[in-house]
Amino acid sequence: MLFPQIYTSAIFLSEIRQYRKSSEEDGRVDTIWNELQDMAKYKDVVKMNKQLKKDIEWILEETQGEKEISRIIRLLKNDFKETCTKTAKDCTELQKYNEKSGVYRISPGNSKNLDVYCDMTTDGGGWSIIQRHQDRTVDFQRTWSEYENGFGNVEGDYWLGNKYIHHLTSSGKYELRIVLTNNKNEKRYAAYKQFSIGDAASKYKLSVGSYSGNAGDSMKYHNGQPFSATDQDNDKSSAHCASSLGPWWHNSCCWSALNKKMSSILYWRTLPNKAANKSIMMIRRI
Ligand SMILES: [Ca+2]
Repeated sequence: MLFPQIYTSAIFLSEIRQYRKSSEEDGRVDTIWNELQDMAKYKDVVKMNKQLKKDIEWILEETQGEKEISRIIRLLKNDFKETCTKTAKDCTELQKYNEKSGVYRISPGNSKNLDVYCDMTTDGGGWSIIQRHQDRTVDFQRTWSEYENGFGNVEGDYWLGNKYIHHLTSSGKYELRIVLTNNKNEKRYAAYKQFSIGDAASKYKLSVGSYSGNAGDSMKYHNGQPFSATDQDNDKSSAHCASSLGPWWHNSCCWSALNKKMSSILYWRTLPNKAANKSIMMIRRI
């Protein structure tokens, strides 16, 4: 690897500037910086190290003429072709380089890459949307396997997939934000500073806490519950909650049910009328 340690970073820029020898080099440094920023936009910001300092010194030493700059940048671009294919872990990471909300590819870890919708504006942005249920174009009355692997359309209604939500939330601290919209198009939210779901063996057990918001805490009742789907009744009720209320971390049965059938309004007990027409669930690394 010719140049393995270059990452987009303000630290990096300031480091480059320390090595400026004259105003004549300003243009060269800026050129290199812009090129590197473009090339390394998907990389993590990492701490400076000795290798990086050496690399920067080497660049400045080598950039004695415009031809040299072009040659070095060409070499660096070739070198970065491989490293830039590394996919970001989630929307929190992507936000460092992308300001616009939209569909991005992520790599949650221990699994294939997949597309997710990133909300880059709500409460500072950086949110990976794990559930969107608003267009009612997608059927949410589905099996364990479908909820495990995800379904729907990331541009519209979808469930990211329990195994991916597990991979993400078991790899660091995540917060959850649920945005609910009623039939008058009024929005309320429930935020949880702590959110994770367990692995398949735990039946994707819910762990949620530290509520704030104006929608009320309708998740608390479900904390610690395993997931239930149309073909798996893991709830505490004698009934099969998911068959009528949609797959969820049902207890006996629910204070919340945001995966209800297409024909139903969504249930959130602590809302004034206990109902929402639209829901979005999103997570962000803290
Ligand atoms: Ca039951």
